[in-house]
Amino acid sequence: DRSDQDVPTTAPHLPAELAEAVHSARRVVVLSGAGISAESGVPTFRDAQTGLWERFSPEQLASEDAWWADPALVWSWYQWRARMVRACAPNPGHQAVGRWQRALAREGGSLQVVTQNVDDLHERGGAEVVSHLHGSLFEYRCAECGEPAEHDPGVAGAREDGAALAGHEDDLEQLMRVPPPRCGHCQDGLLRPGIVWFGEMLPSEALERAYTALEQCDLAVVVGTSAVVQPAASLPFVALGAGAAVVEVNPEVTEFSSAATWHLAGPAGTVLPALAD
Ligand code: BV8
Repeated sequence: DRSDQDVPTTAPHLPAELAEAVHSARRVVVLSGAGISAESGVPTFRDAQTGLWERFSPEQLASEDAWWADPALVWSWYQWRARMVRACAPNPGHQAVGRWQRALAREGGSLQVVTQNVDDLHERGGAEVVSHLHGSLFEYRCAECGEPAEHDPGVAGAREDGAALAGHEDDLEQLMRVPPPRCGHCQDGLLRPGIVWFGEMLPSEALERAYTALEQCDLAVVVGTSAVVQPAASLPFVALGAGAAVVEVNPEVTEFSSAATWHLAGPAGTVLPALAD
């Protein structure tokens, strides 16, 4: 029984063959991008060109060069983002993926989540994630010796040393330029976020798990990604090449739309419950 209270009343009409493919799918992969977290209030990268991130865009800050040029700014930007995510909640899209995963597991099938997102909203929405292709806002390691480190970024609106920490409504200007902590292991290096920056290799295990999942699935759901950043943007073609049907969930047309088996033009928070339940 996949029904639950938060299934929206205005479920989109699914084409009959898609409804059949979804119902008969036993090995599903959900490949998600920033758009699945948009309805939770987490700005997408496309938003980065406007508004909130116009001063500090991911292209500028999500790189090793930016880190070495100004560790305190990059560290603070990620702390701000981690706190913002902590202040957001998973939306019906995340929750639908969690329900679908549990329902398939009960029936001897599987649903594997491969995400480009560095937030933890899939997990907080009740789904296990097999691969965080680009790392996580909540993992840290020493930039010198590589030792993993525990660190609590706090939550948006929390106050430290009397200064107001920027929540996701606040202007980043107010953000404290808090220097990254020192590594407790080598005593020398600075802690960095466990994030894959532009120009950095993806963690090989995470990428390997993603390829395997997509090679073996019979249905892939590509949700909330502009399908631009490589190598993640190539993953849906692995599923197509393996003979799986691929449904894209995105209010807009993307680089991938023309190759998708189906394109459902709508928000994840509405469309995913219609697929999952
Ligand atoms: C690498 C963590 C080997 C950081 C991220 C030239 C050609 C091809 C490739 C390259 C090139 N030059 C450089 C490269 C490689 C580069 C790349 O692909 N660049 C792009 C810009 C061309 N890739 C890399 O560097 C990767 N590493 O290749 O290593 C190497 C080594 C050295 C030199 C060369 C190669 C590393 C990439 C990982 C970067 N890290 N994230 C952080 O978070 O700070 S990437 C980041 O942006 C995301 O993780 C995601 O992957 C990507 C794009 O974001 P999306 O998730 O797609 O979100 P976006 O905002 O773009 O779109 C949102 C979508 O949601 C939209 O379509 C919108 O319509 C939709 N939407 C909105 N609302 C909703 C919705 N959908 C559903 N419901 C809604 N409600």
